[in-house]
Amino acid sequence: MEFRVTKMLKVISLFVVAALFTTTAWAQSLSDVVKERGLSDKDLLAAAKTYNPSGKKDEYIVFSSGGQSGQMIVYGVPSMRILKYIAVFTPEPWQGYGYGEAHSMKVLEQGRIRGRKITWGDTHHPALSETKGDYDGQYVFLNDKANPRVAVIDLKTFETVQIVVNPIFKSEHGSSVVTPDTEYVLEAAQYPAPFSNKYVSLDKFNTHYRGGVTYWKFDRKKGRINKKKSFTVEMPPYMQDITDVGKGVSAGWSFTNSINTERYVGGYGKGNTKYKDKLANEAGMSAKDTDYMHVVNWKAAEKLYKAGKFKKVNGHPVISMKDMVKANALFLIPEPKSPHGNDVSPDGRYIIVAGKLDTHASIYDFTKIKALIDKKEFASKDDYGIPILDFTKTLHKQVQLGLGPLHTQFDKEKGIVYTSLYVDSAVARWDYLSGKLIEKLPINYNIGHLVTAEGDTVAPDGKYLVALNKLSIDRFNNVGPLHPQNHQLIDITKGRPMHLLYDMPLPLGEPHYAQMIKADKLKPIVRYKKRSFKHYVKAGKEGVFRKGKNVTIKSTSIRSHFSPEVIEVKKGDNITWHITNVERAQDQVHGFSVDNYNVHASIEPGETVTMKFKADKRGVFPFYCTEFCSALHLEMMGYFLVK
Ligand code: RUQ
Ligand code: CUA
Repeated sequence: MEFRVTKMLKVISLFVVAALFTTTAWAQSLSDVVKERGLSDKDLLAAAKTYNPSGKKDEYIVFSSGGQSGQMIVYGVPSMRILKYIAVFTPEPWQGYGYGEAHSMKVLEQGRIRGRKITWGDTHHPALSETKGDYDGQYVFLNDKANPRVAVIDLKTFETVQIVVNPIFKSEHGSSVVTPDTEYVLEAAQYPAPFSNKYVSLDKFNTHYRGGVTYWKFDRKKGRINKKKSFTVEMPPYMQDITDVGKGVSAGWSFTNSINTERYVGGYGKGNTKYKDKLANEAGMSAKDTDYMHVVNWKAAEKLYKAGKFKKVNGHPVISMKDMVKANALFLIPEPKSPHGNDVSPDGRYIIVAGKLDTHASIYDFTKIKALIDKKEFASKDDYGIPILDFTKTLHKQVQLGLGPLHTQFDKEKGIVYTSLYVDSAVARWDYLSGKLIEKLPINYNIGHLVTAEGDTVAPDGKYLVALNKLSIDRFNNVGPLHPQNHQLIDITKGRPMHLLYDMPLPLGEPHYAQMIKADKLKPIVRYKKRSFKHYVKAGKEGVFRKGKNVTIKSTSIRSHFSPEVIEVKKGDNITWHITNVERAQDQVHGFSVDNYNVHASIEPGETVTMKFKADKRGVFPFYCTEFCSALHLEMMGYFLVK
């Protein structure tokens, strides 16, 4: 009986709601909106495919490089909502990254190069950690092209926990990529330079300038790169470029493109301080028809390293080209003019290379490469004695795709891939096994990288593709000459033509590459374990402790006060301020600022932060919480008085 009544009530209320919607003046029908906004059926479909009602979460998470911002951008797919900017190479005040003396400051300090503090990075390629060739959701790595560095971000906290500086490169680009079990994080040099920090004339380019690939050893237990177990393979002074790692049949190998194998070093244009009279032309870097892919047996390189077959430069082990060649571990294969993308298929058998100045993608077959290597069948040698394999004998196929093919990502469906066409401003969907071009979708505009769901792992998901476009031109409201970037979401579901769903402006530097991971693989924490911090302050144990000129302040924060609230010190005192956020509630973050002292922190639930500064200015300085944490947030303050 009771059941029937509730059921009836439900039906009645539904009728009432329906009546309200059809009769009240403010009710709007879908067709009204469609008419008003001039939407097509295709638009409606795109909206329905990307709209997340309030509270609904995304299926995939994208980790995108933040380009020149030195940060990383995290957003959801299909909604394209930005979730976080992770501070990596650049100070970021909201996260308290690089202010005061918090642990984050120590991380940024690790990024010093020859003593110089560097506060930006040209980030290019994020790499999610892998287990058996599949994303495991534990770590993500990010490189800095301008100041050759690699950062480790812990995905438990989405915070940067380490920055390593390449001890011998002066720039890099082919990074970050990981081996299938994240034993190593690779970093390939870009612009050749001497490994030492000395001045060497460009006249000695061929003999004293070098390129290479660094294999950074990752210690998963510690969650850090172990610099002491890392090494570099020396390479000729070509400009090494995009790098990918073998898996499956090609496990144990890595592949690095190069450009400018002409070793052209400039002289073009007026005003050179060197080579003034040299006749040069801008085709210097692309005079030859081919460049080289470097094929490295990194397992063999690791053996050489472990056997002590290296010399140290700037304290870092370098395995010479000569030793690599002797160990049958380093080879070159010609690649069409100015190659760029270099992408290994999920089974590891094929390597797809696309050249900016060639309309084709070249598909190399690793089994053919391996057979030639095993037979020691080489076409020739380069000037540095590295064996060169015959181009056509290593080739599976070449497929004409369009103008300016760059990077390739894989689909769940066997053989299906997507390649970005920079000059055409399009995405090509094609089959690398049969060599058939299936479809081209125009995008806006000039695409660089693209990313498909888990598209560079052993098990890609298909479904979604994001085109990382370099220009946005007229896509968004004009905000001045520096336009946002345009990330375009594309539905690549099997059996349907590709469907452009969404334009997302990204106004934080120029992202290069991104990776897309299934959201449920990520397991971040929501609060810290209080006791995991060395300087954790227990509630009730707060206080100010003086030892001569050194003053240690132990504080706690909880809605809505800091303890202690009034702190008086003397001018010239060295302040060390530990604050523990004793909150347990999710998202109850307190910010912390000492006004005018350039001190700022984000104290997340359970976290302890440490600020260090000198009380070098006399006066009265309010300190307060900078996060709107409760109704009494404005009252969450205190006085720091300097006598
Ligand atoms: S690359 S320019 Cu990844 Cu196409 Cu850096
Ligand atoms: Cu704590 Cu505002």
